[in-house]
Amino acid sequence: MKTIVAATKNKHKIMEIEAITGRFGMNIIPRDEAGVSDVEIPETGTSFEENSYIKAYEIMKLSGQITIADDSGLVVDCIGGAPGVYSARFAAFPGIWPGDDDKGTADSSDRDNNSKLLELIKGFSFEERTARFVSVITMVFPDGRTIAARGEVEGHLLLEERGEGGFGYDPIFIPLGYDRTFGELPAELKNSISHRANALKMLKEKLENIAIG
Ligand code: ITT
Repeated sequence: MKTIVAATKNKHKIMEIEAITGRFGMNIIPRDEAGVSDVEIPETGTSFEENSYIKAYEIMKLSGQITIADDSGLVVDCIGGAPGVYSARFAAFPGIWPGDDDKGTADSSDRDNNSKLLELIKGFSFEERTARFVSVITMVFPDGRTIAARGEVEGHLLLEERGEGGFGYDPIFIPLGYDRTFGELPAELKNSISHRANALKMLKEKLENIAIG
C-alpha cells in the first residue's frame, strides 16, 4: 500500500481524511511523521484550487513523498460567498472579506468564526441561509504529476450552534436531506456525505483511471 503524506496541520481534517481513505486502502500519514513539521505555508491563493496546490506542492518538496492537501471552507450565499477561502481566519479581519492590505493573518478560533458568521446571517430566513462546504484535494507526486478533485455538500445554516461533534462550522451547518447539524450527526455519516468525502471519492476515481490508462 502506498504511503501518502497529508499536508494539513489541522488534526480534525487528518482524522477525517484517514477515516475516509482507510476505506479506499490508502495509507495516509501526517506530515510530521514524514519529517516535515514546523513549516508555515502562506495560503496566498484566491481559490480553493490554488491554495490546495500550494500546500501539496510545498510539502511534497520537503518530504520527497506523494502528498495530498485539502483546502476547504464554507461558502454562504446570503453574504456573497464569504467566508470561502478565508474560512479558517474569518474572525481575524473586520469585514466580510479581508482588505487589500491583508497580509494573511493567523487562523482564528472556531468559536470566534462561528460567532461572526451567526451575527452576519441573523437577518436572513432559513430558506435564504443556503451554504455549501467545499473541499479541493490535490495530490502531487515527486515527479511533478498533479491530480486535483473538488467535492461539495449543500445545506442550510442555523442561527445557533448545535452539537459537539466535528469542528469548524459543523455545529451550524445542516446538510440537505437531514434535520441535524454536522456537529450532531455521527462522524461516520459526515464522513460518507461530506465535501471531503466527495472530493476524496473523485480523487480515487481519477487515480484508478490513471492506473488503467
Ligand atoms: P491546513 O491549511 O493546515 O490544512 P486549515 O484549517 O487552516 O488547515 P483551510 O485553510 O483549508 O485549513 O481552512 C479550512 C477551514 O474551513 C477550517 O478551519 C474550518 O473553519 C472550515 N472547514 C473546512 N472543512 C470543514 C468541515 O468539514 N467542517 C467544518 N468546518 C470546516
